[in-house]
Amino acid sequence: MKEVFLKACRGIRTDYTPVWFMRQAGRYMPEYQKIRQKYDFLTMCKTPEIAAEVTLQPVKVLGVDAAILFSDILIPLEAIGLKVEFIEEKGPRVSPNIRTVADLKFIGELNLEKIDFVFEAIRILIKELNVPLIGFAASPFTLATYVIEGGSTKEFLNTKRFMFLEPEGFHKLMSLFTSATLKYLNEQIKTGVHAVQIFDTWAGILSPFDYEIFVKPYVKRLIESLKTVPVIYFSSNTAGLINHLKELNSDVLSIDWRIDIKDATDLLKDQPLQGNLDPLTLLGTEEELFKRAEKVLIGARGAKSHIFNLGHGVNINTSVDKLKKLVDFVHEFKFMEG
Ligand code: 1CP
Repeated sequence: MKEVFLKACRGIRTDYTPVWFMRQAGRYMPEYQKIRQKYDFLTMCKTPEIAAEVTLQPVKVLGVDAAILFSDILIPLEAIGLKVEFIEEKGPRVSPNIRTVADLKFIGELNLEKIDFVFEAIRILIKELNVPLIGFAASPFTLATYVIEGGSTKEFLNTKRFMFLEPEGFHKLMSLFTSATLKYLNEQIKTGVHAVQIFDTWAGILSPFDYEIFVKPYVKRLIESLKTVPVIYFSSNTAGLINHLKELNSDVLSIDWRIDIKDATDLLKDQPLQGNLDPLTLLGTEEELFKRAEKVLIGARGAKSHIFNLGHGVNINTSVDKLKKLVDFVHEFKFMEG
């Protein structure tokens, strides 16, 4: 198996910079579209052979250094007794919504048997892959936003109302989700994933004060409890939380483009970094794209180690050919000595 990604996760500088992309499997890819025309998204997630095939597509087409399991952060919600749907054009719907302490009764113990399709997909992939497989889960907070809001939102009004009206209840919810997420990720690790990424997509909606109270202790507990494989912590819009991110002790921190990666390396000494190209640079010219990719590679030179990635998922309008050229560019990039 190709080790370069795992070496970088462990803080070892590698001969070339490993690269993979969040949402590297998805609708920008014709091979994905072909399957997606026949099945809805949840069916794809719940059919291990399809999930495995779609996971493999970007590895074959792009030549990336790691695969990420094809699934969704909301999948484990079904295993704690909630209902998850994906409505075409509209996105996810979760029910019932948990908005008060009284609603916590809807949350049961995580039943792994209900989501055995996830582990079956991992078992298939471990046999077929020649690069490491990344497992994942949402952070307890990001998961909570979907359960409280019932889907995607811009304002997070219900989340913050719960947080500030019933802080103790909110802590209870975070505690329940931390235990469930730990159990879910440990089962992925036991089944064979080589690294895990915690997606904290919405952490950036909080003030540093509230991140410290309501999110940080739970993420820290998760990271400390996941010992055997590298843990990548992803968040976005969180440059203002950098002093807290530093103290999470994740093996790798994934950062977005709103911070210069050079500044991040200065602020986060001895921290392996992942990131941080703006995904929409892929919609522009190759000249502008490579200029910015080079800036990321050179900027990350001072980091303990670096895994090249976007600051968020691949956009649906991305050209596969350009993304492949970006992979080659990263792999072939020669740093000037000194
Ligand atoms: O084909 C389709 O219509 C489905 C589109 C799609 C895909 C391809 C969704 C719906 N999820 C996914 C896959 C997915 N989601 C992966 C697979 C692996 C890969 O990266 O290739 C992963 C890791 C996720 C994680 C995920 N789901 C996150 C965290 C990462 C991020 O993008 O911030 C979030 C927030 C979700 C929720 C979600 N899933 C899908 C939608 C439309 C949404 C809502 C997003 C929102 O609230 O804005």
